[in-house]
Amino acid sequence: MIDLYTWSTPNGRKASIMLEELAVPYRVTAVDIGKGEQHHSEFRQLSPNGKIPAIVDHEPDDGSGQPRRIFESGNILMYLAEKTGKFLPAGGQGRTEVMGWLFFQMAHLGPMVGQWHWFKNAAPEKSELGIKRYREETLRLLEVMNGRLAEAPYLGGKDYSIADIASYAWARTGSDELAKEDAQAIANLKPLLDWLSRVGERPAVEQGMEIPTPEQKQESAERAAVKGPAGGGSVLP
Ligand SMILES: N[C@@H](CCC(=O)N[C@@H](CS)C(=O)NCC(=O)O)C(=O)O
Repeated sequence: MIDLYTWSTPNGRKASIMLEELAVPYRVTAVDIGKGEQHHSEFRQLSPNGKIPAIVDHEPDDGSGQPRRIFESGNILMYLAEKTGKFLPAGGQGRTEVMGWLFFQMAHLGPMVGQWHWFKNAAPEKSELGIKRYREETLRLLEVMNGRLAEAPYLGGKDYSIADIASYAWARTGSDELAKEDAQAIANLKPLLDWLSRVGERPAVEQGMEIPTPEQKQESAERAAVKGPAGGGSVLP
């Protein structure tokens, strides 16, 4: 059994899409980042930087019988891919290509779209420079993806992989937001739009994008606080 600690954001959805794709049993705890639950000491035991998503694997492969914490969404995707042998080639150019696009998402697409959102919607002071910088970076990164997707159906090449799972929710958010301001700029990115449809139509992606559900949020709120890993045991090495 896997415990997923998450919220309704693009980073959280990487983990829920992956778990849905793998069709493994998992339990959801909604961590309400609007209420500051990510700062609770119990949650920081799982995710030292106080960010969702995090998972606890109650059956890791090391035979220890001890639950294991896994934090950082890219690490979660790699851990689950390696454990199951799915969505990440074992070696060769296929693997390095997937890893390149996974790191591109983690280092560029997520942070830049995230900063654009923050400067536009959350910053206490309005900064035109901040908004412009991150809007331009968002478009530039989507154009980089568009170039790749003009030569291959998926970011890693011919097969769907954790690079696509990592990138989908961020590319969706970035392109939807940009389309509101410059519909033509996004309409020009045909390979990217085709990829968004191809990936977005996968049942596991549709399902993963709905996690946490309103019911899961409600149940988690009733449990009042994020507790340690269900079943007890240390998650620390
Ligand atoms: N690099 C981290 C980023 C995670 C992240 O930024 N999560 C956001 C939600 S999308 C969060 O927990 N924010 C709460 C906060 O910043 O206090 C990952 O990919 O897991």
